[in-house]
Amino acid sequence: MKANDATVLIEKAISGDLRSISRLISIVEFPAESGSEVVGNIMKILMKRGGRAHVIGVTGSPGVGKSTLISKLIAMFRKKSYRVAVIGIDPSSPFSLGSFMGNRIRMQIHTQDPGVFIRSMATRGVRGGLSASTVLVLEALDGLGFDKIIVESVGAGQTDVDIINISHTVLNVVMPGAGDEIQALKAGLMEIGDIYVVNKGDKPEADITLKEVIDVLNYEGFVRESGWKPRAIKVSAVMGTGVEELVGIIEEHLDHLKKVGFFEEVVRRRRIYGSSIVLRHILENRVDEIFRKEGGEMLRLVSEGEIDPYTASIKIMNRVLGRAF
Ligand SMILES: Nc1nc2c(ncn2[C@@H]2O[C@H](COP(=O)(O)OP(=O)(O)OP(=O)(O)O)[C@@H](O)[C@H]2O)c(=O)[nH]1
Ligand SMILES: [Mg+2]
Repeated sequence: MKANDATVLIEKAISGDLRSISRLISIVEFPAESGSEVVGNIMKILMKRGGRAHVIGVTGSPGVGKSTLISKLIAMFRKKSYRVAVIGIDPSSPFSLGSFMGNRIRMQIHTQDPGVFIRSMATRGVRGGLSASTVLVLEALDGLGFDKIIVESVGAGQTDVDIINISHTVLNVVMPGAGDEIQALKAGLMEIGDIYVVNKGDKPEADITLKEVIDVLNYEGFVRESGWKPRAIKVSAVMGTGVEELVGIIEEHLDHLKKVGFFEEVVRRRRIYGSSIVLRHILENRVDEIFRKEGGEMLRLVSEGEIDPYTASIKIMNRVLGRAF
């Protein structure tokens, strides 16, 4: 792509043209295919403009109702005239096809709205967490001027850690009867929410679950680094009940971050953390490539005791670093 074409595309995307946004996001989503110069030029402009979007991470076990809830959040945010982008992270496994389709279907009603951009990414990072693509797409959407960027991820291990590190506000969604989650929360394993959302509030057991979550939060006295005390709320994403109140708490959390000066700090940390994700991703891909091409011979030598694993690894690293990226 010529520099001039990129400039025109960026201008159109910034003006809000969804097709241009979609094209631009596809370019940064696949940096290896697009070329580092093209991606670098686009990101240089967008990163300078960015740092203003409110990033909301939505995490929780499969099927708790994240996508249904996000669809309702989009509607509420649109009422306030915010421009909203959603990134759906789908673990790249054959089992996740249902989730991938579910995410799409449940947010479909917004696809005609020019103030809403939704991108599902069937990618996963090398450590099981976020991928380089997710990091770049997030920064690009921020630079394009979206007010709210919602990241949906199936809560699990490294992905959860990544979500905390890139989000201003983390919604941890649980559903009634989620005994394991409550235990995890008690054990300090699930201390990752700014707002705990008990979804499926239309079910009778929801009140008990909400009470359990509140009890744990009070008992443990969790306080986030910004000084925010995590809150809990019951909603029904399907019925739409409690969602307006939830949006109120989300905005309260944003106000809090801005008041204590933590909003910019999250952006700063996100960009540094994101860089480490991208670096690892590039390195790991390159290591894999070298390993596939030349690893066989090296592994044969190791297996026969001709060289040791450390020396073999250093040799591979030298090959990895021998090429300009
Ligand atoms: N009763 C009830 N069902 C709900 C509610 N919210 C979502 N569901 C249902 O729960 C199922 C899963 O909803 P999704 O929104 O796809 O859940 P998800 O967490 O995005 O699922 P994954 O992306 O696969 O992890 C669907 O059948 C929804 O209709 C709710 O508030 N009440
Ligand atoms: Mg979903």
